[in-house]
Amino acid sequence: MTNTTTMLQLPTNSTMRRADFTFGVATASFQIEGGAEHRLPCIWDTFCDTPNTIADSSNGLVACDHFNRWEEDVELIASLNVDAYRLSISWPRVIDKQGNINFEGVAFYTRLLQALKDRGIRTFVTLYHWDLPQHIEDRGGWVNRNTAFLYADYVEQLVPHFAGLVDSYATFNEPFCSAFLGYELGVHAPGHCSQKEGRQAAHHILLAHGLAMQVLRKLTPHTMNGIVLNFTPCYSNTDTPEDIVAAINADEYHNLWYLMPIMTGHYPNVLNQLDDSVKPNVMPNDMQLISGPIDFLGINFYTRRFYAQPSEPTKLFEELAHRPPYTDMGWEIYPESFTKLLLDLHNRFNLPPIYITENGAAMPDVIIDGEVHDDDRLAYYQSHLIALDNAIQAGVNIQGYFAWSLMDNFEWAEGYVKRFGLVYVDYETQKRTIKKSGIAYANMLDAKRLDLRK
Ligand code: IFM
Repeated sequence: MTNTTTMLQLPTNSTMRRADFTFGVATASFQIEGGAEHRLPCIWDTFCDTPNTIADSSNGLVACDHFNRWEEDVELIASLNVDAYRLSISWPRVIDKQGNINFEGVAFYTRLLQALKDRGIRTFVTLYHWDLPQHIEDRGGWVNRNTAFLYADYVEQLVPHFAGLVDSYATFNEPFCSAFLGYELGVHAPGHCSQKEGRQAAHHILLAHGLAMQVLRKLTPHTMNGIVLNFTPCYSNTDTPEDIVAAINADEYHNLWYLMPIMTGHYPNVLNQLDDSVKPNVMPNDMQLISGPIDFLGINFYTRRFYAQPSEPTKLFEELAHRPPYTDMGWEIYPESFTKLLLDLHNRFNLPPIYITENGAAMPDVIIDGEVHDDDRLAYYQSHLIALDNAIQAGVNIQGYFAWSLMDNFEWAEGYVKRFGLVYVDYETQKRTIKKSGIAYANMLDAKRLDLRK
């Protein structure tokens, strides 16, 4: 299958063809590492041990066994011709229960980062991708304001160990998922169902971001430091004013709740529609901390959603089912909304350079004779690269794109059932097989390099 007919195409004259546009692949610690016996338990271990939380009743104890296979995986990453690799650090692997450095854990990442650097692959490190140490959750987790300070302390202790090995730090990946899915909806760890907790957790994560940015600016001013947010654009079901208001409310509640405090120092208007009993406690100076400068904004995009006027007057919006065509997650494929999202954000906020830190699709892959012909995923990537280029052409400052994900992995509440990888993982043997989409991505980047040498 390794031939150039299997290729994604970058639009002619696209700035994505330039040397300074970064292409990469992304993963996260809990989703791929395994090696659980070498770290403290985290909230996802506990959640996986709770009945009826994970679709296939699996866990992250072994995952893709990246903890033991990282050298092979670095070769795999290099074989995809990417400029950069986005990974996350497992807080419970690098900090012990007393809050001190776990040198074994740090050594694992140091070796990995060094191996990537030796191959000329730049490293985009996320400092929190959902694996909160369980002992911190036992004291209230993100609902406890003190967790923000513990987090900043973790960052302060860790980053000097990686001096010279990291190109970019993101404080958090998708605070929406940790706060809303974890504490408000209860479908992610720690599985709580409380609006007050969800809003408070979101605020403390943003506070932790602000505190950690101060640390990063002080200790590692030459890396590109920022945060990664996910956006699911909110569309109104009809043109009625009621549905339009519902979509605005949903956008403010799910998307702008995280971006606006960082960019403007204020929560969106929807905050004022909440009952006082669920509003987050915000201390003086918090918003100033949260809105400190960031060097880049990471944007994760997968799909859009529709909203309608709520049936109950106490609710702000009604979320509707996805419309076809679907990925294997049941998410609508609608690349136009990717372009629109980027333009809307660009027109509304004074944004720093943007990196698309995640984009991709789960598809019902099958491996036949050692090959995965995932033309559906390939089409998803092609249409989203065009959508991205349209936003760049319209003036949005986008500097990079990371495919989610390098390889199939533990897809949270979906377990190992949903596959997002450019690389297929056989979880029995841990054999990695580059899918057609992965070959196409690699070929596109190879062609780009050859063009640049002309
Ligand atoms: O797998 C996740 C990732 O951890 C965070 N962003 C969305 C991906 C797909 O659901």
